[in-house]
Order: sequence, then structure tokens, then C-alpha cells
Amino acid sequence: MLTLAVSKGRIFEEALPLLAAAGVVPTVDPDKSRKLIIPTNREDVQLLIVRASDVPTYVEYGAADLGIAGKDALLEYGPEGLYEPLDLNIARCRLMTAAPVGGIASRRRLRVATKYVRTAQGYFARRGIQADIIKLYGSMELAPLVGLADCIVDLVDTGNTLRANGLEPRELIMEISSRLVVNKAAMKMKHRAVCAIVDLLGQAVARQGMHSE
Ligand code: PRT
Ligand code: MG
Repeated sequence: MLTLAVSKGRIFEEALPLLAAAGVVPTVDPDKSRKLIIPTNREDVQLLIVRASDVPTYVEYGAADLGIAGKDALLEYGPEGLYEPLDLNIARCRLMTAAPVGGIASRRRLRVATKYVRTAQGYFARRGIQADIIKLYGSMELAPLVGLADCIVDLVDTGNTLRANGLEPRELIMEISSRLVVNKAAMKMKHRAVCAIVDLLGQAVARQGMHSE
């Protein structure tokens, strides 16, 4: 049995055509079901529905052999415990700093609200900027509006969420897309089955790239 951890929502939706090209078709729609273990057309493949930020944990500890996770989640989790063989080129967005339109009030130390604490710490440290990172779990855009922080670090796609809250994108930290991750032991013990899926997904990604050019 191969188990693949994936989050509901945009990653799941964009992963469906790639999985189908790899011969894996879920038999239950996780958005219409409360089931967290989703069977597929293949008796030897099942999906686990987990929070986006929990995918790396399930895969590192071997509860899932494979996973699909945003690079943002992987950066925050850390690279040591997982293989990351494939950029799936889906759920693309940008990890950015953002601040109120027209500038930020000067302070001695920058206050940054984000759910990406580790990534933000690394980013500001590399740039030699003294920053106090304030961990939030959502609605980051609110923090500068009410004086909790000077700026935020968050994902930006269209920029509509920032604009709606009087913020503007500032610096690009990283281009984000979803990656296939693999448990290290599964890569050894289930080598053939894992490599077969990695190859098929890789071919599907390459074909999608050709169509979108
Ligand atoms: O639920 P949990 O807290 O575990 O994770 P999550 O809420 O981040 O999950 P989900 O399903 O919303 O996002 C999963 C993954 O999708 C992220 O980890 C990213 O890799 C990827 N992704 C791609 C995005 C976006 N685009 C995106 N635009 N994730 C979130 N957003 C949000 C962003 O945080 C902001 O609130 O959309 C808003 C910005 O969008 P625009 O279009 O207004 O700029
Ligand atoms: Mg969400």
C-alpha cells in the first residue's frame, strides 16, 4: 500500500489532473465527505487528507509514504527529514513581505507578523535587519492595520487580499509552488512503487508545462 498525504482545497484540486495522469483517481471527493482516508481506483494507493502545514510531519514520520506540500510549508518545516524529488508546479504564489501603502512608521526594530516564523527569521537575518517576529495563525493582513506589526510575511497570488486591506507587496522572498515529498524509508523499502509514481507525476508535470507555454 502507498499512502499519499495531501491537503484539501487548492492543492488537492490542482493535483487531481496530475494524479489522474499517474493513474491515481480518488473515489471520494474530500470536499463532500468527512472521510480523512480516501480510497482511489488503485487498491494499492490511498490518500490522507491533512492540514497543508501538517503534510511534512505525516511524511517524515512515515504515516504517509508520499505527500504534496507547498514550498512555504516545507521551508517552515525544514529540509532534513524528507526527500523532495519533484516540483509539481501547482498552487503557485509568492512569499512576500507586505506593508501599508505609503510606508511604515519607523521603529528601532521591525515588527513582522506571520505564520512563517522560521522563514521570516531567516530572511531578515540574511539581510541584516533586526526584526521581532510575531507568530499568527491567520488574518495576517490585519496586524499592520491595528498596530500589532509594521509589516507581514505572507503568500500573495493576485494581490487582492493585500489591496483590500490597504497593504502593498514589498519584497519577494520566494516563488512558491507545491512539491512532491517522499518519506526516506519508503524511498528505500518501496523503491519501485515510489519511483513509478514519481516518474509518472514528473511526466505529467512536463506535459502540463508544455501546454501552458
Ligand atoms: O489550513 P492550513 O493553515 O494548514 O494551511 P493553509 O490555510 O495555507 O491551506 P490552503 O489550502 O489555504 O493553502 C495551501 C497551500 O496553497 C499553501 O501552503 C500554498 O503553498 C498554496 N497557495 C497558493 C496559497 C495561495 N496560493 C494563496 N493565495 N495559499 C494561500 N493563499 C492565501 C494567502 O495566504 C492570502 O491570504 O490567499 C491570500 C492571497 O491571495 P490573493 O490572490 O488575494 O493575493
Ligand atoms: Mg487556509
